Amino acid sequence: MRQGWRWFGPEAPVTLDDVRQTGATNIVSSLHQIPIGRAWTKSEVGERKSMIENTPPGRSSLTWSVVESIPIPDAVKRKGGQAKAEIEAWIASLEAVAACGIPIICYNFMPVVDWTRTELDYEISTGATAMRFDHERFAAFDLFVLQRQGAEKEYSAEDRQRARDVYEAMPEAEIAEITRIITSALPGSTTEPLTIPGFREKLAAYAGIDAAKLRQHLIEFLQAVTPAAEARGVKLTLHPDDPPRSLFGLPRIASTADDYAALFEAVPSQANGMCYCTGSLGVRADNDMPAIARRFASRIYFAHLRATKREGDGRSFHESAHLEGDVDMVAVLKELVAEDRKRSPEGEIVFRSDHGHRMLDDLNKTVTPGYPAIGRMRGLAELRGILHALGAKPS
Ligand code: DNO
Ligand code: MN
Repeated sequence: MRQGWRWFGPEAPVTLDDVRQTGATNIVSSLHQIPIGRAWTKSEVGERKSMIENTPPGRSSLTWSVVESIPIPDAVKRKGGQAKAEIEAWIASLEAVAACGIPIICYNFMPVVDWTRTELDYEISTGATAMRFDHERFAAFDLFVLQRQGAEKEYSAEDRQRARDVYEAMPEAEIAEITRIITSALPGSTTEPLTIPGFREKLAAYAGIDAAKLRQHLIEFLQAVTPAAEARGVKLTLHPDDPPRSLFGLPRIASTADDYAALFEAVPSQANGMCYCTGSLGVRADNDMPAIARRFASRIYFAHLRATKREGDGRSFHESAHLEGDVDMVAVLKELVAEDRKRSPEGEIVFRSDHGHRMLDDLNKTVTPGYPAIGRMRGLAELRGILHALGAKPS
């Protein structure tokens, strides 16, 4: 297993020299500065790769092994008029990545909103802060801030009442804050920031697109891009929906094992792989994470490891410490290690500690939400401990 670290580029508060100190060896990054849909060039990718891989004398080296993500434009998900041209641009980006020798690309297929939370700094009992998704606050935003058309029908009378109570008790500043969090596109998101009217417009553009249609669009996308990936030895890994269920009445189709099975069946190419994210899929009690790792082992090229703790009836959750959530991380790592051993003695699967608590000195600093250095390093260190105990020396 190769130890990865998500690095947000030269402007990020956590630098490459910081990453070296964590013990991570593989960089997960993207050209975040390029607008969604514009094809990447080989020289742009190559320049970033040199920045990552040119090692100062006497320091340990880093390898850029995963691109997370090449964003997929909305037109592809909706199969709008520009879809064909957008897919061609996506393939051009893939080719630029492949030409620079980067073997893994992560992407997702969530419409309109990427990963979604209602709180960024939810204080947990240790005094650190975690990201949280609160179902009632989310419903309050959906019903009373966004005032989404048709939303009432999707909530029970009891849920609507709870959401109203929550909304009415929220001070203005909190309403502004939750609006900012939901519309701003969290770090690494592959969707655009939204305004409330723009949000409504984007939702309206999805009228008539149900899960079956969205799945069909993803299959068509994969049929178009996997030959290019296969020819260049690149693996594509689909990141799951976060949280793994429909939001804002939009379809989501990478939320369960059956969702992934349908995609692998439709597009059997080995380039069609999975980004196995325990924090996203693990929110659902009916996703058995070790079983999913076993079932799709041969298609897991990249793993995001973190845990969540479900609250109340399970619709709300917060991000727990990496080994303290609802996911059995030891069982998960046993599965991944077994697969990794089959593939290569040096280890091939790249994993990163996905997200981390904001803790210690990071509480006094500006941090990238979800991606502070210390909390992520705590997660990585704990995961590394499991790997050592399993006799799988991480590289
Ligand atoms: C969520 C995180 C996200 C993720 C993006 C992918 O689980 O890993 O930052 O990387 O949603 O698009
Ligand atoms: Mn993830």
